[in-house]
Amino acid sequence: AGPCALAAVDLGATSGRVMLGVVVEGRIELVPAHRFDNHLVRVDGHLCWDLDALWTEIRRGLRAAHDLAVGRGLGGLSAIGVDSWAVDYALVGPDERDADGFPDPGSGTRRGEVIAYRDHRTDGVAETFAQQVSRQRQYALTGIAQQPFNTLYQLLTDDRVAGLPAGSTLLMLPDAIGHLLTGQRRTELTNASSTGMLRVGGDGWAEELLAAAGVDRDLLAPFIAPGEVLGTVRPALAGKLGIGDVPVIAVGSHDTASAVLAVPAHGDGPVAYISSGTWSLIGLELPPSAPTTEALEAGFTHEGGIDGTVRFLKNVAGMWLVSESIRQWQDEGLDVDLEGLLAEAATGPPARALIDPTDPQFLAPGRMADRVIAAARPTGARPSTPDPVLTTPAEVVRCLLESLAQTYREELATACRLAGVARPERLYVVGGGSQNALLNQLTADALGLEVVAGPMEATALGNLALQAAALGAVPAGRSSIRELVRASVELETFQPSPA
Ligand code: LFR
Repeated sequence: AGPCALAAVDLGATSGRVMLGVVVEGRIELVPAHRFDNHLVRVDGHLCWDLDALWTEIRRGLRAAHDLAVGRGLGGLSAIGVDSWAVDYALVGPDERDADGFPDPGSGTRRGEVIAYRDHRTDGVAETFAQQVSRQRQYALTGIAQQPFNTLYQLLTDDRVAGLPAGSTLLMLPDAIGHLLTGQRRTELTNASSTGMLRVGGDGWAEELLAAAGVDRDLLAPFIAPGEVLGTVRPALAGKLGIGDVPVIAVGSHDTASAVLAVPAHGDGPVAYISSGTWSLIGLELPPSAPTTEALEAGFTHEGGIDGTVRFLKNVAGMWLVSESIRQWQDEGLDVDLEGLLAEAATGPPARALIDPTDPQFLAPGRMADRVIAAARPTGARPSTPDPVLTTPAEVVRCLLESLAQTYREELATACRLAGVARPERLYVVGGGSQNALLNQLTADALGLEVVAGPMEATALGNLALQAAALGAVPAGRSSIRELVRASVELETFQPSPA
């Protein structure tokens, strides 16, 4: 097959991008077509995502990707795939009907904002629902860790749903973008698992939970599996963008599913990874298994992956802790940025205090550095130190990175113990956070394991690779996709320092 050009739309909590992927001779060349900022906005007292702004940037990005492809003599895009963070959704009204009563696919408009998972509306909801369906029962059905922000708990507190007209649909964010692109309403399966309403293994909704939560089945769109074609870009939109009737392919639309697909591992043994970005998702890729009480208590989840795999992982607050702290300092007028702070933290002394990055108190935005300083506990058998232990921004950053590394050590050990697998030979770190050399070294040291860092754009690569496989441009299956990833990127290895 000749070279082909694909576009990945990849939305993250702090930035989005449209990447052109040129697949040629067993490699994917990644070309950034368009990057844009993303952030939480407050609307009517709720933290929301600005989907209209994102949609504008996505269209710009697709046009730019098309132009880049044409500039390379590739004629244009052969496919598009969309991924984003999980759990959040849009409520989309019924499609308009023309004079003859035929629906106009894609014309249904969004009802209200896309409320963000860090909003306070779900406070206490999971606890209340557990009185109706026990935590154990929910976990046995779905295998999903009971995070306050799971779609199920968001829906339980969403008073807009009751007032929706017939024919309205809940679409997970990437599916909502798929609907804007193609007019098709589907629920992509990897992201469906993040709702906390899908049966573990992904063979259908957990009807018992839907009934208990009063979720109307008609609100949910039919499933689509990663690798299937969702539809083609609506003619009117394709015309405006000048991109032709390009197919939109369902990918692992949960960004973590796409990122883990692009872990550059060899072999079939359980792969240990951290998908490192706003969150640090640490865990193992495993065949499906029954959720256990121990895994529930340890806060591990069984998210649906590609090829019927399960991401057995734990959500650890990741670079969010650092970026939110920097936002506070900058708001206070301090002249700090990530690069400078990392350089200072790297040459500074070891942290004198640590926090627990899995503590839910760090979920919400705002005054993060203050919260970290208040929560930090002195390390070692130090006699009571006068509070606060941390004073400078670089000390806070050093504390956060060491806290993450310690948490990775504990959580990976727990994952291996719970899954009954041997300690892995290496840990793969993918995503934006894999560029953080200090964190990689601290992680290698804390775990006493080799850390393989990269690719940074794992999510976009996983998205593109699955499109390429769906088009037959590369062989399907995780091992060939990972071979493709290895052939396409530079990786960096960190060895544990001699103790
Ligand atoms: C990472 C991620 C995590 C999910 C969190 C909230 O971007 O998708 O996997 O737990 O965001 O959706």
